[in-house]
Amino acid sequence: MPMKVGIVGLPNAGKSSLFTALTGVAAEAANYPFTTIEPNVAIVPVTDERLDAVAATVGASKIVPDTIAFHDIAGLVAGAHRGEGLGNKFLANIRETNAIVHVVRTHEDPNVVHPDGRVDPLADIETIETELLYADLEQAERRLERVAKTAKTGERRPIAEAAWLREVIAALQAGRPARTVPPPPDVPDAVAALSPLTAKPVLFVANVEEGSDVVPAAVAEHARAQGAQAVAVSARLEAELAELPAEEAAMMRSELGLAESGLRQVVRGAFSLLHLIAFVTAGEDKPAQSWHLRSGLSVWHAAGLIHSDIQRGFVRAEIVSWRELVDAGGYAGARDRGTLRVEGRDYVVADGDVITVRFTP
Ligand SMILES: Nc1nc2c(ncn2[C@@H]2O[C@H](COP(=O)(O)OP(=O)(O)OP(=O)(O)O)[C@@H](O)[C@H]2O)c(=O)[nH]1
Ligand SMILES: [Mg+2]
Repeated sequence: MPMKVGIVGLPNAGKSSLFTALTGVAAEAANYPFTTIEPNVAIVPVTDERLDAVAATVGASKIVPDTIAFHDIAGLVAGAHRGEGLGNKFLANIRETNAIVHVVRTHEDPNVVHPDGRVDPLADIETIETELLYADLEQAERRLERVAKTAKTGERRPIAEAAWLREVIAALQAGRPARTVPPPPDVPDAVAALSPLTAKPVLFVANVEEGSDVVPAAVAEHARAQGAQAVAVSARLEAELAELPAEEAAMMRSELGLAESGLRQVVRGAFSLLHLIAFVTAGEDKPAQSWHLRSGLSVWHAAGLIHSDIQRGFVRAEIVSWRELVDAGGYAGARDRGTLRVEGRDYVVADGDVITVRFTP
């Protein structure tokens, strides 16, 4: 399952420009609100030099990078939860994502219309966050109504879920996001059933002036206070660079003094946001492929990602870190050096592991 990330922000914040930049695909970017009505989905490869090195070392037939699906979503305005603008449609679209990229305009270009007629990043962030809170509040109240009916039968689970929903509602009413309320221990699927927007991890993207790569202090501080991350991207510039041949783009980038593509930071930020690690499968004349796994999961889970048959027939796994594999010049060398280990199903996968699962078909 690819990771799904929803891009949110006010109209004209720069979401579609960021999306275009992320994909090189031209999503419509135009200087009037509500350009985007249907969500655009872009499958973006997570480039990883470790994967490239492993592929070259083992003589892989091709490289298959892991992907993230970015969803470009229509702008959210105050009152969206009541159906203002494209409100409810918008909110349904982000409920399905694993994480949120929150684009906030910090550039002052007078040619770009701001829906409120002024550039104030913190106020904009607050508008979006308030809408998300309201949307969750409505959703939680609706769900509570339903669960409370079942709870009347005296069943333990609905009673526990109803109690949890009341806690969530109280938190939201106090302006606190749903992520501040711990999930109910006895009802493991309660969170998934509600799927609160304010429980999703957030990456703030400050849409900065061309040539800047610094997150404005106010935005950085706001992100830090939430335990979130923030990166600076000039969305329009990046969208333009995405349409140039790679060499020309690199030259422009260095002329502008921009070190790394802001987009790489967005992709990497999304990855770390979700507490994901990467592992690799690769063999001679076979594809070299990168995969993502929630940090802390075992090689048995990893096997399940690759194929359910491989998980079912799991016998053992051969593990070597990508660096040791490359240093040893391949699997045989790694085996000789003793850096390739045999592990059982409970082995916890480390970031950068190269994994070969032995299984009985
Ligand atoms: N100067 C400047 N203009 C930008 C930047 N990013 C986006 N714009 C312009 O702002 C306008 C709106 O950008 P979009 O990317 O369409 O904004 P959006 O958030 O997708 O807007 P909606 O789809 O209407 O919600 C376009 O004219 C862009 O060219 C930027 O970094 N600098
Ligand atoms: Mg748009």
